[in-house]
Amino acid sequence: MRHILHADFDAFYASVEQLDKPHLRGKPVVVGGSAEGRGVVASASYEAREFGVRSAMPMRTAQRLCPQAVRVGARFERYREISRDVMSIFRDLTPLVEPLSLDEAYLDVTVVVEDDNQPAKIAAALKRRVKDELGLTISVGVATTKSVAKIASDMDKPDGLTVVAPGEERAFLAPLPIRDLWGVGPKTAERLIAAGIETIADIAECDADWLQENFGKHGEQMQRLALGIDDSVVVVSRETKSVSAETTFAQDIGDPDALQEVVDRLSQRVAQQLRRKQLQGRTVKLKLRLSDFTTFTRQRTLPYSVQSAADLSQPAGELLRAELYGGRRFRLIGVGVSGFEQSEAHPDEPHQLRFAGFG
Ligand code: TTP
Ligand code: MG
Repeated sequence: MRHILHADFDAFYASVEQLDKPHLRGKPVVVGGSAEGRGVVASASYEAREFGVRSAMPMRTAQRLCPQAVRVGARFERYREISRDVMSIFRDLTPLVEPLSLDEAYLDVTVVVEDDNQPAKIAAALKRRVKDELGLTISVGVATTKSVAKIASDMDKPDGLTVVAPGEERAFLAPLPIRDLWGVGPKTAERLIAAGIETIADIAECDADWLQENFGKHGEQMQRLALGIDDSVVVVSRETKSVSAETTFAQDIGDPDALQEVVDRLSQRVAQQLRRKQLQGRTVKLKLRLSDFTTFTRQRTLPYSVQSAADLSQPAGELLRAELYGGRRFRLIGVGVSGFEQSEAHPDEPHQLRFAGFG
């Protein structure tokens, strides 16, 4: 049997803003782009939620529901920083940490559990440590499976702790609406409700053949999850070893200026990824493919590490110029960085939900 925690920050972006700007504490706060710019709410403080404000809502609607709400633009760098801090607190507890986004992760604490250190106690201690060290609250779900732990973490927000004891999974899930189940999106929900299936218990008790006929493999999976059966393991993301970007041309290019422009553009793409993953590396690599399809790489290790597009395109451009002789023409160019500074295992940062109009 496994013991899994699912931890999720409460009103993450909004709480970080309240942490950094004390005058916003206790007030309705929404993070996202401006109403004029057709912005969307990324995160709403619990004070704002009392007025019906929700994530993904147009900012215009949020301001109508709660005119006194303070809107602030998102500061992704800051959220990433806190995300790194919380993940490292999690990794202090167990190496089996699977981040799902900046603000949530699964932790497999099976080996941490002892007679006098039960999962509920472990979770409470984790919440306390996050609160003490970061000044923010997380909600935690504790269960024997990932899917139940995730649903549990949402039950008692904010600052929640919900423990589903072993053997209680099915009973815990039973009264919940089908939308709470993993993998039940709006389309599936609509079809299930049309058939009179409204709770997770209804799915659990539903005729297996009917589910199979109507939803195929997905139907089978839904029923297993509804019964509280879920064998999926906590997956530790692998360390990023290099970051690169490349492009193939419609027509081979020999012009040095045009090629340098491509290197600049690729450097920007790489720099963006490096920033997102909070990495900086000392080895810059250039990949080239000639008209005759010969492919090779050239690389240089610098005495300092680079992250910005400018710092990257300069050495990459030098590597390029050394190859521009005899009228050579190229059909592909790639730019990459490796030799990252952090020696600590650095997980691939889970991707971020994106919305237009953040400001
Ligand atoms: P969530 O954990 O879904 O939301 P939350 O932390 O703001 O609130 P809750 O207390 O209900 O957990 O998402 C985490 C962050 O991800 C959120 O603060 C902002 C960002 N996000 C978006 O940018 N767009 C979205 O639609 C959602 C849901 C989240
Ligand atoms: Mg959250």
